[in-house]
Amino acid sequence: MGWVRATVLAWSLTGAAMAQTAPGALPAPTGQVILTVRGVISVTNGNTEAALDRAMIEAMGVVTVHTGTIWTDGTSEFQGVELSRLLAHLGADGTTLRLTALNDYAVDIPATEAVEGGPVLAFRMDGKDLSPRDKGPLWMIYPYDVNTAYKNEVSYSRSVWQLSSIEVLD
Ligand SMILES: Nc1nc2c(c(=O)[nH]1)N[C@H]1C(S)=C(S)[C@@H](COP(=O)(O)O)O[C@H]1N2
Ligand SMILES: [Mo]
Repeated sequence: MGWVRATVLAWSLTGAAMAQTAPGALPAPTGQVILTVRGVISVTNGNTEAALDRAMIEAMGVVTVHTGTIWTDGTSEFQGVELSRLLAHLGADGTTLRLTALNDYAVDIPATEAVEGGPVLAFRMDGKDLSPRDKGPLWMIYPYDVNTAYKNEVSYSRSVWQLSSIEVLD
């Protein structure tokens, strides 16, 4: 009797663990969705898209970048998740990324931009969460002062604030 119960329990635990780690599965968001990723991704929590809340994004690994921007004064400390890290978590496999903001600003960038030491989806600046009125909740910044190759109009045009969705295109 005890054995049967223990075995059934073990099976259901195994089932639960498998449901969470199965390829292609992402837990459903419990907080407000601040970023939706769709297109050529293999890890989703909807039919074809990944709806992400802040906690899910943070869980992918937070980095800190010290840099100035052309929109802010002096040097700031930004915290967020690298675009490359986020895309890797979602099994993204495309050539172009279409970034869209809350104000419908949109820009296509080559997927090769998503590298370590590259753009960061920042949610915190100088210890304070970015609100939509100060370019949040997600602002794609580059480490402009760390890699000065990012100090140009092309990178500035890709520095989307109030970023709300990413479409991964073939
Ligand atoms: N959400 C959002 N991000 C944006 C834009 C925008 O209109 N909306 N403009 C982009 C472009 S084309 C550039 S060059 C810079 C413009 O910054 P500026 O308006 O301060 O000159 O921000 C980029 N990020
Ligand atoms: Mo621009």
